[in-house]
Amino acid sequence: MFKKLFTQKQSQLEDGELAVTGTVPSHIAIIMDGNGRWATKRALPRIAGHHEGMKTVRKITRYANDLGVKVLTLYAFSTENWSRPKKEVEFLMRLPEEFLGTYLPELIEQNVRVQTMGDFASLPEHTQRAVQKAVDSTRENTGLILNFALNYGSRAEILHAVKAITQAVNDGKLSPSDITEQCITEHLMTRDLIEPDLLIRTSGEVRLSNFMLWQLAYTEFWFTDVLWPDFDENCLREAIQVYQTRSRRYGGLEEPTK
Ligand code: V0D
Repeated sequence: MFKKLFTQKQSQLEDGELAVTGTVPSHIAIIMDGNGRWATKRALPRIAGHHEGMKTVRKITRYANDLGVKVLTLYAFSTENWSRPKKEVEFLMRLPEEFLGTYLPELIEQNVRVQTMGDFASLPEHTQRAVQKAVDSTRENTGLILNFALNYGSRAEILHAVKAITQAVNDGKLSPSDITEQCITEHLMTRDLIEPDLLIRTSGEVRLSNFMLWQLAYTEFWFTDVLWPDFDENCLREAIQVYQTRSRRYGGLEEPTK
């Protein structure tokens, strides 16, 4: 629980890029907001913004991996997103196939491991097939874990954990005194991941929108007005630098608020 912060000097700088030195957050979680607004501002259909946002996913994944980030969790589709127009949902559900059709080879080359969290079985079969193939073909990779929150909702995740724990107690596999914070943590979809160090939400909204409620208890939050399709390496670097400044303020205390 009281994990050591991972210290990693960044590498692989392009010419003219500013260095990121110091403690890079091990797990960055991002709410990728503002894709529809990006398109509307340009008098384009909303789906054009989603498509452009996909390119940002590629760019930020590569940069995070180069910086030595261990886990990048991206909120790609929430359980609430089903209420969008049918055509938009259908378009969104094709994006994983397109993304992976184009970028899976370079993810493999970059040693990235693709994972998901959320209600996978309720996704269209064609989406499941494409994503499952990426998960399977990157399972042995040891670089960045690219964790897509797909059909994810945090309350549903917690509810699922509560039901599983209740069942285990009912079956005599757990006693009530075994129900600890750690027990709950171990029943969440993030059980194999470290907790997020940094949460980013783009596009000016300042809410969690049912994203990782349990896991974000000690996470630093960084909000920007930049729309997700406009988000770039400089934005991520700024977020990381703010994160580092905040960590330093605690004078070397690792977990000031715990
Ligand atoms: C649209 C901005 C990549 C957010 C990014 C199904 C909204 C672009 C994926 C993706 C979406 C998911 C799984 C995977 C590989 C790629 C994605 C969705 C939306 C929702 F294994 N971008 N992307 N998935 N958008």
